[in-house]
Amino acid sequence: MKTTRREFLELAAATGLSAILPWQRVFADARSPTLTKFIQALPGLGPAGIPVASPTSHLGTDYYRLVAGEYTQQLHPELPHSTRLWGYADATTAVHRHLGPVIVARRGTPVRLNVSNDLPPVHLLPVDTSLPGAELSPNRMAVHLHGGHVPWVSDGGPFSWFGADGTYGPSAISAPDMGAPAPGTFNYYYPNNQSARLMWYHDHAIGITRLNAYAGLASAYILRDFAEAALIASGAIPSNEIPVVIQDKIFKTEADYWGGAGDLWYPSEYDAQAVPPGGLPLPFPSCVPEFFGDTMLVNGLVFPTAHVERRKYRLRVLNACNARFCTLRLFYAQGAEFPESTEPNTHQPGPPFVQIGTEGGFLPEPVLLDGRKNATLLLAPAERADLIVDFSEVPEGSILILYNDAPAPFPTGDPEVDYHAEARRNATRSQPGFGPNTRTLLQIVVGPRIGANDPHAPLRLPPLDPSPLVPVGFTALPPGIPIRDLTLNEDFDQFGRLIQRLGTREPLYDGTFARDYGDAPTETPGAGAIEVWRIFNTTGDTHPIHFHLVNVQIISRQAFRVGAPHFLGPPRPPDANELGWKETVRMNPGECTTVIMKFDLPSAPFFVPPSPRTGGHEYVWHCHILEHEEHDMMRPLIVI
Ligand SMILES: [Cu+2]
Repeated sequence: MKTTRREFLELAAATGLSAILPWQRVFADARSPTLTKFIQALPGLGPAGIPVASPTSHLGTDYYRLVAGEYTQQLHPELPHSTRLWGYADATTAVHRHLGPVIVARRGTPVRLNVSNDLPPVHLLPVDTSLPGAELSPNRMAVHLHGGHVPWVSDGGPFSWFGADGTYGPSAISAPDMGAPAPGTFNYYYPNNQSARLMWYHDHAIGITRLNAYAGLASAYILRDFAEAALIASGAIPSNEIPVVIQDKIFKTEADYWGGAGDLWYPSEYDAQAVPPGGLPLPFPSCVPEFFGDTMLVNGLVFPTAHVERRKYRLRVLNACNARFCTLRLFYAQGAEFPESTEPNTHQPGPPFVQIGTEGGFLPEPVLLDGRKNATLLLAPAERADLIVDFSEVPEGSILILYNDAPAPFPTGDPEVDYHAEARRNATRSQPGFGPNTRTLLQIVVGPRIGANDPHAPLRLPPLDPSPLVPVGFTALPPGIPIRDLTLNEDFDQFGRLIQRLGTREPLYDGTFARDYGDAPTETPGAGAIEVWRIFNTTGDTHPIHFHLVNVQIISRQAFRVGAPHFLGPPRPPDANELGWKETVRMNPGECTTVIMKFDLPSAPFFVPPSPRTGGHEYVWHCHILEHEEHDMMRPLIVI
């Protein structure tokens, strides 16, 4: 752990581990059917939209019973059939709706979940059984509260899965004070001792996380507190709140082995042409390095439309794509008639965003994002943004488009997976007014203001909660804090497929710093310890690195080159909208991202036993590009 600033770079220079692999398409593409954009309403929270789960009271907590199962839902009126999905439902209603049911929790009131696994024994997507864990039954699940500060037994990590057949993963310990779970069920305990924030809960079962989440096992978890309530009561934060959960999908146009027209398509084949010679024969189905959809969903439906009044709204944005980054801006539509009402005029910006929060709650200060360079909202998979948008100056009857033009993959970009009407290289790619289209996410129609004007209240955000570990904006390494040097790596697996992995600064395998998720834990901080992690990205991709258990402060980003003995420039502070607490952090190619965190363990009303698998409090840290996470960009985080 003891290290100097230069040591890693010197080691890297000595070993000459330097290959940055270029992006290449490695799987055949499917294409969604042509769907008319913006002909259905954006689902809100409630019975007509995304259901909100209703708790009963149990042991002084909010007690929820959820069931996970397969169901179908018409996600767009023109899809030939309703789409088969996997998802959670409130067991008291058993109503399955895509992205439901949302849990609304209150700080200080713990939540208990009892989850039943009713998933069918055949997965609705291609399962690559060459990935570790994926050879097990395909209807395993693990509920991870993403962003939650929860005891490891309730973290829903990869080895804490439970199968519909009553089997359990080697790290599965149901909440100990809720009795032995019935076979195929599991109990979770969430303390909710965190400040107000948007979290989400989604599947994390080893080997099939990317498939389970894509199939629909994901929903929002909104945590409220008094500081937020006071801001809303004063009018500083609008009470009109709209969740904006973004996903990209591909829908089948014809039946295949895994489903019929209208069902979700997911790659099953790795392009043999893209594989260097000498590897084992490619498995089929095979994982792929990244999945990019061609059709955008917001709040679970394809290309919806929102109707707003001329007043302020709060948007709670979550990028729930498997791999696609989003840069989000509002533009006025080209006109009021179809299809001009569905395409943006990128020369006419709409109202700016004021960002007030991230994954870790409120920012220290509101940040104006008006679309200029360095003032554009960029969200990697799993990042969240709490935004205020003021439509009061927008003329009545205006139509706005929520627009994304982030390169995919990020930051290199491949025009082949950027579907839009202005595309020059292939003008037939997107027809104005219709999908596939990955740039136009949501249409917003601005109507008259009904009722009282918005109150005028100064927007002053509460101090960071908990207090920061280093002063906000401090880009130097704090003295006396242990430093870990870690690496993000890309090379090839035994089949010759691209593989992304985390690693340390000490090579375990020849020619790479990378380690497998299954290798012995190396990140084993003590409970309550504060550590600085310097994470060197040696790959060509930006990776959104997600930390279970902890929120982090970003200290800096600094350019380096593997093979050069020094950093290539001074440390750069985090972006203005990264100055609060984060748990998903973009780490760019050729940069060392330095974060600081404290490994406090959450409280629990029961004794938390050590993991039978690892002997500590078993968490993980990983890339949240789900295809990277699964193959194999994840490492244990074991708090001792
Ligand atoms: Cu990654």
